[in-house]
Amino acid sequence: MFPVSRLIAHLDMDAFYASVELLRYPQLRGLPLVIGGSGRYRPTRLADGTQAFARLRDYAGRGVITTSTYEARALGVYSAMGMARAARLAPDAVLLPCDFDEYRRYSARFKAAVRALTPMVEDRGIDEIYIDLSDVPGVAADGGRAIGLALKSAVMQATGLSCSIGIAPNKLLAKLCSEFDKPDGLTILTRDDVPARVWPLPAKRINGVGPKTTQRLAALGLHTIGEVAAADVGWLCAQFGGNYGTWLHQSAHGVDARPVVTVREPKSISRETTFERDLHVRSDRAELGRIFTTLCVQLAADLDRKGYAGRTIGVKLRFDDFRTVTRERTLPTPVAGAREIRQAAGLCLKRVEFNRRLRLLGVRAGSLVPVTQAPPVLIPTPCRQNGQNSGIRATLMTHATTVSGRPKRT
Ligand code: DCP
Ligand code: MG
Repeated sequence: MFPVSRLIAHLDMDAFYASVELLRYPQLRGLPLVIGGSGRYRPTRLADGTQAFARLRDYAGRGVITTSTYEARALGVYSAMGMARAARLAPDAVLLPCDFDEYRRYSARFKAAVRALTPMVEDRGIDEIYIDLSDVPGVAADGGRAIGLALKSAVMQATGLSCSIGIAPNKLLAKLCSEFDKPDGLTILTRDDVPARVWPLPAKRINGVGPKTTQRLAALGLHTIGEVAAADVGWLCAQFGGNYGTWLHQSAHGVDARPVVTVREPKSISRETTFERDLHVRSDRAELGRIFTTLCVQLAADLDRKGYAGRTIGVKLRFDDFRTVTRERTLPTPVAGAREIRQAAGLCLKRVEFNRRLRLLGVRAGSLVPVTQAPPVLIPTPCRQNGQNSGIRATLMTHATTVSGRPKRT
């Protein structure tokens, strides 16, 4: 059971990918900066040694913005917005392509800095974590302010990056309030603050209320979290079903009993890419083959880094009319190598009817099982030393990487 009162922090890095890029290119600080697009928009070095950066107005293609700095956001340019539209709003904004390897390195660094201070960390993705602070000494006295400041400064020291932290009695409220004072914020929210600080917010700010529910709530006249909180729970259950209705009611009242889960195993790992132009399965066969191989190699590297093998391998295709199809194969033994992945994914592709051009291709490994290095085995072998048979020598043998039969956790 939980302690009577918990203290949970949600930490989210500020404009994460863009901020990592600013460490590399400090001359861009203060300018509107957008991350997205392909490697084509990498900066070029000029004869005088300075760098020339692409601008949003140079962009041609169909990509979406991955993230933007707060200066770009002030111009109305946000994550997931089409680049073409963003280019109309902020043509002078600097454009840089994604460098996921670099972001993953910084992600590992900030998480290690946090874990060094507080071990109860739940990994929620590349730039956010939950931390259970309930057992941190002295935390009850100041509501978590001192440890919150210490965490922010540890992250800054380890990475040079700022983050925003929300501290509250549970994950739901912590996540909500980490955004209150972004960037570089620290917000402490108590249960008593819920009516004044949470109820005026739009219902969609509850983590778990998606666009469809938002629409249905609006159709029922419920726009703010407070309006959901004021609705009769029986009526909510009649509208949304018992489970979801109860969850909505509790969430709107700031109630959330979910624990901070410090070990989490992924359900699947995938790689996908949207092409710069739609590709034809016959006339662009060579290019498609290259892209397909690259995806399999990247997926194998992801699996290797995270220590998993996949029992199912699948493909995802999107045609030029936006129809999406997936095909999947379950294998007799889990695979992790690029060649095995490509072979299984290739068999999946054979089950797809290609009558239109393709805009997207993806490869996925599912039903993941952790890969463990088998322990070394001591094998006794006869051995001679100084011309004499000195008996048995232990030869260290290491098995090839094997896959443990541990069932996956979902
Ligand atoms: N991201 C993405 N696609 C999106 C949204 C975000 O690939 N639709 C990536 C880029 C972000 C990172 O994930 O840098 C973290 O997402 P956040 O929502 O936390 O956004 P930021 O960290 O960029 O900004 P904020 O300061 O609002 O947290
Ligand atoms: Mg963030």
